[in-house]
Formats: sequence, C-alpha cells, structure tokens
Amino acid sequence: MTNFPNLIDGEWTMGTQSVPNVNPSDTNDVIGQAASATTEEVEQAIDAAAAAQVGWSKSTPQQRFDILDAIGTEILARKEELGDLLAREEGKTLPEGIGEVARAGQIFKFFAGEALRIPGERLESVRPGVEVDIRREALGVIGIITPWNFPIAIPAWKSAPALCYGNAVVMKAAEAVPGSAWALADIIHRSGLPKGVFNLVNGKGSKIGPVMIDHPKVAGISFTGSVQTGQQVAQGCAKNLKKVQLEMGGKNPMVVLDDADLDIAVGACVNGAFFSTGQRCTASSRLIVTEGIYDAFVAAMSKTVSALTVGDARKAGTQIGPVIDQRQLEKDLEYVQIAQQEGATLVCGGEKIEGSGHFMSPALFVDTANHMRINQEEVFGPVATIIKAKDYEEALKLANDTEFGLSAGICTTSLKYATDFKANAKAGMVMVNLPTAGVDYHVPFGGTKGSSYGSREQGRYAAEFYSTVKTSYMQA
Ligand code: UN1
Repeated sequence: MTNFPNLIDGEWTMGTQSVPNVNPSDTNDVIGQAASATTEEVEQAIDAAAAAQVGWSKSTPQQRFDILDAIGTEILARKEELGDLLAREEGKTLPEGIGEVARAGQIFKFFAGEALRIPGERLESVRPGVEVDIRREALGVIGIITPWNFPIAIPAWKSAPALCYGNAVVMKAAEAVPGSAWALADIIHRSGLPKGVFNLVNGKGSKIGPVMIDHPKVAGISFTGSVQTGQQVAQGCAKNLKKVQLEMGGKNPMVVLDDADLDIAVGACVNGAFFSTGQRCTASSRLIVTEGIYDAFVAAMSKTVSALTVGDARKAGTQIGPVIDQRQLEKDLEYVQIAQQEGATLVCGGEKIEGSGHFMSPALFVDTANHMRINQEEVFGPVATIIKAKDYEEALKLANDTEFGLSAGICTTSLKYATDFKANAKAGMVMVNLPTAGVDYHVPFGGTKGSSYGSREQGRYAAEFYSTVKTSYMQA
C-alpha cells in the first residue's frame, strides 16, 4: 500500500486526514491512502507559493527550460509505469493511460520551449523621444483545480504553462485520482524547481476550492470540472477580482453525412463516444446522421458497439474500462432510464455488469430528438444517442442547438460541407473525419457557450491566462 502525501513548501505531508484510493476495475484493490488537506494546510501552501514565486518569477528562460524539460523527460521515460498507475486508479485502458502520460510529458517539453520564447513587443510612442515596450509577466500564485478523467494530462497542461511564465502553483487534484497527481508532484519536486513553487493540496473540493478562491495571495484559478462547480468558482473569482479560466462540460455533436466513408464514421463515433468510457468532456455523445446513410450507420454502429470488450482497465484486450465510481455508474444508468422514458430506443448496452468493478455495457440509443434531456444534459459516461436529420442544413442546426460548445465533428467526403461546418459549427474545436475527443497538445483547447469561460488553455494561447501584460514608457 502506498501513501500519496501532499507537497507543501517542499515537504511531503500526510496531514491528519486521509482517504483510500480505490481501483474502479476492482474495488477490493485499494491502491493507497491519499492525504486530504485541511484549510490550514491549504493556507500554508498558498503562503509558501507566494513567498517562492518572487524568486521564481526572476528565473531565466534557460533555468525554466531546463527544469520543465527535465520534468518532461522523466515523465516520458516512465510512461508505462505511470500509465499503469493511471489506468489502475482512473479506469481508462492501459494504452490510453500510457498515451495520456506521454501527452503530459510532451506538454512539459512544449512549455520548456515556450519559456525560451516568452514574447514581448517594442513600439514607437506617439510622443517624440518616448519609447514603449510591452512584456508578459507572471501573474503570481495560480490555484489549479483538476478533474479525475485526465489524472495527469490536465494537471500537466495547467501546471506546465503556470511554471513556464514564472508563476507558483497550488494544485488540488480530484479525490478519485490522487496517485497520478502525486507522481507528477514527485517528479516536479526532484526537478530542481525551488521549494514552495509547486504545491499539492489534494482533498475535498468543497473545502479547498473556497480557500483558494478567497485567499488574497492567489491571483488566478484554472479549473476543469462540472458546469455547476465552475459557476461557483467564477462567481467567487469575480467577487474577489481574480483571473479565472474554466473548462466544463460538453454535449458534442458528431454529424455523419450521406457521403461519409462509413468505416471512418463508425470508427470516429465509437472512439469519440465510448473510449475512456465516455468520460471526456470532448466525448461525441450526440451522433447526428442524415437519412441516406442512417440505416447502414445504425447497423454498423450497433454491431461494433455491442462487440466492444468491457473489462479491467489493465487487462490486455479491454476496450472499455469501468466507470469511475459507484455514484457515476448510478448516474449513467439513471440516464439510460431517462432516455427510455423520453421515448428513445435502446439499441444495445446500458446495463450494469456484475463484478468487483463499476462496469456497464456501452449504451447506444436511436429514435431520439434533440430536445430530449438525453441530448441536452451531459452524462459523462458510455452513453450515446443517434438523431436522424433530413440533410446537412438540418444536421448543422441540430448540432448547434445545445447550451454547450466544446467540440463538434463531421464525417463527410464533401469539401463543401466540411468547409461550411468548420465555419458554422458553434464550438471551440471542430473535427473533420476525426473523433470529437483526442486533441493535440500544442494548440489551443477550449470551447464556446457553456463549455468554457476565460481564455484558452494549451499551446501558446495559454500565455493569455498565465501571464499579465505590462506596458512601459521611457523617455531616453
Ligand atoms: C481530449 O479529448 O483529448 O476533461 C482531452 C476533458 C477535457 C480534455 C479532453 N478537458 O475531457
């Protein structure tokens, strides 16, 4: 059994409270005990971060490069081992877990490079003899709150840019996945980063979030999680005039047109809807299919989906792992019932699989209308619906008829429709002949409408949130 302590001012601490880290594939497998920070511990971490940030903000691009690059190198070198831990505590399949760890390593490598390219500008003043320069400076202490579904990639894509631009970090990872956050903190801790610059305070979100939000020494909060919690975070940050960045839900459409390549469409929809057990805010949960391909698509989808192998996340051959916990499983099954009560027809799956983990068979619905709750509310599980559309125009309208706007996909061989969809889909990310989920690490990530709030994450656009702009005037 392993301990997953918190990291406060360069010291590991289990504190006074801890919670078990349980394997969702086998609840008899308790991976370890995770520290659960108290209010005082979070305050200590924030004080330490504020004190350490002053020095870190003065570090050179070379120092930042070396540290971020070393972190990336170690993560990549240990991707199998860390991928196994991730799959064990989160339940995505081992290949997905290893892939996610590799992504985290690549993110650190990317921001190592960005540390060498922190941009500035020099302009002539409108006044004679005066010159103006514009530079990016660190914000200060960043509070980072991460979800359970990407236990290492999301902590990486928030903490790497935070450190790159000279900030200090106080991070709270989701209670269900303390192991990956601890492993990341351990690598960061040994990387040569001055103590106190990166702190980990895992524990209850309802307790730790408000401390971060109300603390005067925290300059900004980057949050990924539910819409409901995101709204509370934004309200608290607005009251305290803190910078805030939110990534929340999705109800991402995948349009399949008559002219689509059927194999590509089915591949993209199965991956987008069900991989990672559908537990991605980028999941393709609404499949909007035009009349001419509808019957063939439904037949091919139901054949493929019902043949998916559901099982232990770390077992070779598993395609769909467990749901994260009992509560989420109950929610997923409740949505299966809701859909049926609304008149949707279950084509396959949607059943709890008995065993020692939180398993359910992937559920696919037909005869659904876009206004139904099953098509408007995010389930965050292995549940997808098919909506029939007359033609491209109707499909686009349905795709956009949602309060979310994270990712939108289309499968088509038509340049005309692909081009039109890229222009008119109301989403932050558009995918053509690709799943709505599964993004690159070097380009911006984020959505429109109810999915995101604040500036984009990832790529060089991350600078917008993790730095502040200073304009200096000088008369020579
Ligand atoms: C991806 O689809 O590759 O929580 C990433 C989520 C997103 C990340 C999705 N923030 O599902």
